[in-house]
Amino acid sequence: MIKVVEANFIKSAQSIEDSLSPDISEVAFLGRSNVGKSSLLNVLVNKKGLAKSSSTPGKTKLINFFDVTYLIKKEEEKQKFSLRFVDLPGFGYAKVSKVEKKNWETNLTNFLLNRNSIRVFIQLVDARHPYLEIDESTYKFLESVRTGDQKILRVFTKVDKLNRKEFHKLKNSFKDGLFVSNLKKTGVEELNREIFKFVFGDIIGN
Ligand SMILES: Nc1nc2c(ncn2[C@@H]2O[C@H](COP(=O)(O)OP(=O)(O)OP(=O)(O)O)[C@@H](O)[C@H]2O)c(=O)[nH]1
Ligand SMILES: [Mg+2]
Repeated sequence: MIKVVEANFIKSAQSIEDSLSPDISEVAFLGRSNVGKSSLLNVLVNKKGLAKSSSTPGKTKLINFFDVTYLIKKEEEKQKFSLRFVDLPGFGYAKVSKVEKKNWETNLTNFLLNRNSIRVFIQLVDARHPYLEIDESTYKFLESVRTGDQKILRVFTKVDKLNRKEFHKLKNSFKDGLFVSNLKKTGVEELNREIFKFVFGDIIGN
């Protein structure tokens, strides 16, 4: 059994320069503005309102760090493991100035390239729009820069908005994708397992 027993906000940063020291494995949440990054983080740790989410795009403006403690229970043995979640501002948000957009893109690229403590990139994609150019290029970028001990998990959000046929088609098109609804809280335990397994090894069993 795997569950998150504690999750706390630690700090907001403007850029990699004023980020926390990279001394613990991190999981970074990235994707287009409004795709559901902050909501997913909250559902994964089962703490409503921890990361601020909003129906207005552009809600998350800083790099936000959260300490997360997993509890693993196997037979009678209990063990705790620590990770850090990093909620990032979304990209592709139209309502900011070009200069602001450019600055932030440079900042984000710099963070993704140089933050060696990131072990897992959670790349969120809106299940209703799986082939957007911006998401494809982000995925390619991550693939080209990731090191051997970093993994990309492509997570499709808002699957509650698809009908059965659409959902089936999406799953067939992205065999290695993960599919979640933050609203219905589906697919979330599987994602927690995937994150945990990659960072700490396959010690949970089934
Ligand atoms: N139906 C549905 N709505 C969702 C889901 N996930 C998020 N939302 C809604 O989508 C909106 C945006 O969610 P956020 O979690 O703030 O998105 P974000 O990616 O963090 O956005 P930025 O911080 O602006 O980049 C909110 O109104 C959420 O309630 C989901 O799985 N299903
Ligand atoms: Mg957000």
